[in-house]
Amino acid sequence: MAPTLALVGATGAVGTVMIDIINGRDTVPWGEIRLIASARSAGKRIPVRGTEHTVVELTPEAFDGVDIAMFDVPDEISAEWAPIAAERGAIVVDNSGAFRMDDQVPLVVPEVNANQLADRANFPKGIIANPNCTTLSMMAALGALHREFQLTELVVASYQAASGAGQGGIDRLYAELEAVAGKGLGARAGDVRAAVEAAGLSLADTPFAGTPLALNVVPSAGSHKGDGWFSEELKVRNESRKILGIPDLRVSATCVRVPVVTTHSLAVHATFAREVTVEAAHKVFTAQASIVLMDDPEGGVFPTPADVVGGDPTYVGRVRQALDFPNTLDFFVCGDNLRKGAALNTYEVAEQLAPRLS
Ligand code: 11C
Repeated sequence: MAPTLALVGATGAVGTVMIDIINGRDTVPWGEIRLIASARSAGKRIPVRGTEHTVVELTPEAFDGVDIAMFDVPDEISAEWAPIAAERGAIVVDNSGAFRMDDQVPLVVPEVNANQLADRANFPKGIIANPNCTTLSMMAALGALHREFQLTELVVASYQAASGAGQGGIDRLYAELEAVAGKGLGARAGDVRAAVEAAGLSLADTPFAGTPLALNVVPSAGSHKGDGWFSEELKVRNESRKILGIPDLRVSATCVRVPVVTTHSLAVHATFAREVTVEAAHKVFTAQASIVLMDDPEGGVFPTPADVVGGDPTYVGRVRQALDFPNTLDFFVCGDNLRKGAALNTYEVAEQLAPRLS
């Protein structure tokens, strides 16, 4: 019998993209598709592959008969409900941070470590985790290079989109842009902040660290974790190590929010054990189906969020050999943080599990 797929958090920003992805597939391996959300969203009608589906409330019974449950809900909801779904027999693919660093939970990017899905013994809790969208946006590219040249050090700066903070982040950026547009602001310290507040947008309420995002960049992503590090930066370090299977990988990240709606970008400085050239890296990137190489800087060809948003691949450009660091490449990647960074990777994991359940 074709497996039943549940989508928990079906009405959120990522859940909505998950439904788009399901609708966009030529074929799907699922029998029933069940949409689950909070009591507030239960009863909503959402079309999936041409059929109206009614969103059901998140309860233990909602998981009865479910084979795979994709979760996109806050950490604390996943922490509580993923084990309940697993207990009821579902395999959970969880997009929260609740289980990513659990030794008994694999952290999977299919291009890099799909082998983790081959054996049920690899996920004894019945839970598979999906990485943070910032880590994910560079992982297909880094995994491909690592296979060939053996990664030893990674220094990254991120340029993260507002939608990383969910629909609230998107709404906030649009509202701030409206508040500052056409006023000639940005040349005097504090004028953007003043205009945002004058428009009634309290900076105490913004998801961007009490700072305007319009006409600005904000070097704060996630929560502060001590010693000057933010949670996003530590996630990039810990998750990259786990996915690539390099527990002692030297990593340093600076995560920055930029006034982009969707698509995270990263400037990557990666050092390898083996000699690497731009030509060899181009070959590696070209050979990987999920990477699109856009690398003709002289001709103005490089990826930008505005040009690639909504796409499934990882877009790579500006590949160059570091001038002062041996065996080191610098490059720029863009990845849609709601698609490959979240919904798509989660769905790809579920898709890979499906044939093992039929
Ligand atoms: C952001 N990357 O851009 C975050 C959002 O651990 O799944 C995703 C947080 C996470 O704000």
